[in-house]
Amino acid sequence: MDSDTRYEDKWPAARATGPAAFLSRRRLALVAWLALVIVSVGGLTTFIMYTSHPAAQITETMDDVLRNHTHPSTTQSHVAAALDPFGPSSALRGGPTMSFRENLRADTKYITSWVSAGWTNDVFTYINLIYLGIITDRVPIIAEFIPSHIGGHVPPIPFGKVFDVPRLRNLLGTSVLEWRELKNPSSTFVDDIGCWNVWEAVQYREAYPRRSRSTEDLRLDISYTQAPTWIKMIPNYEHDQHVTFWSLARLAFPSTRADSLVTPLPSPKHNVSLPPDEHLLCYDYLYYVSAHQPFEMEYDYSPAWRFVGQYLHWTPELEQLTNTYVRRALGTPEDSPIPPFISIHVRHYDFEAWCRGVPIQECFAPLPVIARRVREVKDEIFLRSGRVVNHVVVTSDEVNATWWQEVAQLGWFTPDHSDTKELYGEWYPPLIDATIQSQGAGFVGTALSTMSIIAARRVEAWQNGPVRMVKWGTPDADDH
Ligand SMILES: Nc1nc2c(ncn2[C@@H]2O[C@H](COP(=O)(O)OP(=O)(O)O)[C@@H](O)[C@H]2O)c(=O)[nH]1
Ligand SMILES: [Mg+2]
Repeated sequence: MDSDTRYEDKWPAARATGPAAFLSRRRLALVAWLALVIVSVGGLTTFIMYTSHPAAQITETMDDVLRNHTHPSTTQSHVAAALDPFGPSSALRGGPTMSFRENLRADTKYITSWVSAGWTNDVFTYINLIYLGIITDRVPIIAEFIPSHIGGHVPPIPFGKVFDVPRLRNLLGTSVLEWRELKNPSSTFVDDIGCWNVWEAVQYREAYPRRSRSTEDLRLDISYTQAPTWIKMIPNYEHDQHVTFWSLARLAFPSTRADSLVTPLPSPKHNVSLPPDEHLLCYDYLYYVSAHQPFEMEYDYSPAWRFVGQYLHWTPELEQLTNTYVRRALGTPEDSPIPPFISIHVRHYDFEAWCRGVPIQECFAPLPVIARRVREVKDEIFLRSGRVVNHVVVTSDEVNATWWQEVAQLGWFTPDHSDTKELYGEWYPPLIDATIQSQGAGFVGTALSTMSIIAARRVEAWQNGPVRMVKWGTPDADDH
């Protein structure tokens, strides 16, 4: 278990930049988008001939540009800029460089951070980073996902292989970049940089900045400056480690920054002491960030979800791959539409650690308890839309074959992951399962799982579907 995949490890969030500012930015984005599309209609026509799926074109174009980063053809650059006006060409000097500094534009400010927990926790962290970028007027730069629960032997996966970054930045109307677009992933050059150490200002167990393998992968040698303790949301409270978005945002501006400077910790490799970088602002860890109260991603007002999370869609490739799994699970032919289904996420495995002596048969919710929630969701879908949804697709980290047989006996369907790892790699069972969860006409999840919490938000936002969370921990935990 990751040091931070603990119970208190749930959800994050933010504060709004103001609906007017946000709306006008989106309107601006739309105008810029339309103008560029009209100007480059010739280039686009040629490009569209490549593939029949419009969304896929964007991702493929960006991948092409990345692959050919040193000498992108003029046509490629124009097409990329037209399809993706907030893409790398608008916010960086060029293709990825050996030292990231060569690629930063003098007229642009940036923000970054690292991840170090389970995959969904890390999704929350990147959502927080992007939201902090919005409120500080800085371009967020996203690193890769690291394989915490997948296994140390598995390589990290780029954020943009999972989420549709061009679509995100166009929906946001602002740049969001990936580290692979900034610094050449094969570069061995170690960049020195000064960053804020948030971790030591908010918790009292670990006397060092939050550790993350991302910084190794990115070849960064970091000199940390401890953030002031007033950033902590609940002063001196050892059982929580949240900060607010705006306390961190203050450190991004000159006067609070100047007032908060203390002697930095020398960097581990080059032994250099640097104040927090003003061009590429960085914080060690942004999981525990909220607008107003700890773990607020599941609350309706969560600004991180409302202003960023809901716009973070899967890549078209991942969606298409997931559709093949759902079709196979339900026995739907290739050429037929997938019938609506209720999706379920049953989170077990390391959650056993929180059963604290209660045997797992009594701690985790049994299938009849989950089935009661499924009925509620089914009834609510019918009440809302008159639709009768009979199909149920179950995803879980459970490894016990008997449990899966009991799932099948209920008439519920499951994706067949028997060869997913061999075919697509170890990241893909959870990626496909998370995509399935988000596609439900309604959703039943496991209380306290970030994977369930974000699935519930996606089903509400993307499918307009009802959701329920099954409580667990004791035999009667979900009685209601
Ligand atoms: N394939 C698959 N993996 C899962 C499922 N549920 C949990 N996992 C794995 O366990 C990890 C749980 O960590 P995280 O994503 O942070 O969510 P949380 O711990 O439930 O809050 C996931 O990232 C997956 O690697 C599931 O339904 N399917
Ligand atoms: Mg987790």
